[in-house]
Amino acid sequence: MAQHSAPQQKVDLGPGFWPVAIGVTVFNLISAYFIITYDVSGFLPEAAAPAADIDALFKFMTVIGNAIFSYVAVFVVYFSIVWRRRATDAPDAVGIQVHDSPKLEFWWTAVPALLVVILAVFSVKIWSNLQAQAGDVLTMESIGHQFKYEFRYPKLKASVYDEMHVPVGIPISLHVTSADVIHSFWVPEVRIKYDMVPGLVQTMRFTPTKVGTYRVICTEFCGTNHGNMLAKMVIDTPGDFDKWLGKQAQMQASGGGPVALAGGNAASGQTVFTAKCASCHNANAGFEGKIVGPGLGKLAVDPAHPDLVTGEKPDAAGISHILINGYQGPDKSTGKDGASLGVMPNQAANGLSSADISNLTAYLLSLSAKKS
Ligand code: HEC
Ligand SMILES: [Cu+2]
Repeated sequence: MAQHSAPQQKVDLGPGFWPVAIGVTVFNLISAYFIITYDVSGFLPEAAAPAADIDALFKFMTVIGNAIFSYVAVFVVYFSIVWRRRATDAPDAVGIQVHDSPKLEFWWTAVPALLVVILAVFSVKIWSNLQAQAGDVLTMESIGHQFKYEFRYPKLKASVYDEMHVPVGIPISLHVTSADVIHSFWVPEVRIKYDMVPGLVQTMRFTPTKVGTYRVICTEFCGTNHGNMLAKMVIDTPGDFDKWLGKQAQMQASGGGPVALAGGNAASGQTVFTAKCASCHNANAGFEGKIVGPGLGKLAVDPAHPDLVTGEKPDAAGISHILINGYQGPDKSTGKDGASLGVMPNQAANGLSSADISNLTAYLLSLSAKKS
């Protein structure tokens, strides 16, 4: 550069440079005002502590990004008009040659560097606030399965599925991981999202601020039923949360009382099936119609699969046993001593009352009756 740079010539910015620059600046100030004051809670409510900070960070980035975009876009258009090729130019004319502009180079390096530093400080501050949880912290776990969320609480012996409860105002320390493929744990109203990776435990920290029911969504394509991988996050008052936890513990301890094998109601069973089993089982297919567990549509009448995976007969007793005890092991029906198909959760984990079990048993047997 230094060897023979031409003497600096004054570069002509064109007649409208400053008016255009002032116009874009005014536009940016007005749009910054609207971006900063815009209330996002209308279409995306906040339900936990980092949400407001993350929205502020996002607004900051939007203001900066909007400014950079509008200056660049407007001046690309402006200069291509000011310095366009004129009819009077010689056929071999070349444009103005501009070399080295130390002043400009300084500013276009310094300003973005400063913005990135501000962004970094702002982000790290939010992140470190999140890590410093004080007082009464609820530590719990969530494990992703194809295609289901499992939740574990310190005071519960067994896991709960599909619905997690957290108390409002208590910091949550949620350890997330996966039992099979990569899933993710995302509650839009909390704003933060963690991947659930097999073999890796990550800790997601937040503090619920607003009582209500929100959705936990898997955002990693994790298989054919990925779109159905949803759970509820219920933010309760501390009193309701204790009640819920107590009820879960009681259900897990008692197993819900004796199961009446006769007299189950198939229609009620179907309702329970849709709510608690359909994410893992297809009710229309035979054994081979696997989602996570086998298809159950021909449970009692499938010549290719005469018994249950437990080796028991596919009658009311056999079916109710697997619903009560769960099962994980080789398929004993076909005698092929293979690996387990996966985990069939037990009664407590599926959240079933004894009436649910007799209704489900009636429903599953009614499916086979239709198809025999
Ligand atoms: C998290 C997924 C999951 C959920 C939820 C689930 N199951 Fe299963 N189920 C399985 C798996 C996996 C197996 C096979 C287990 C094995 O062979 O090791 C299975 C096996 C079964 C079997 C035996 C099938 C056969 O042909 O032998 C029945 C019956 C059954 N489940 C009924 C239900 C009902 C009813 C519900 C709802 C209350 C339910 N399951 C909820 C995963 C699930
Ligand atoms: Cu998933």
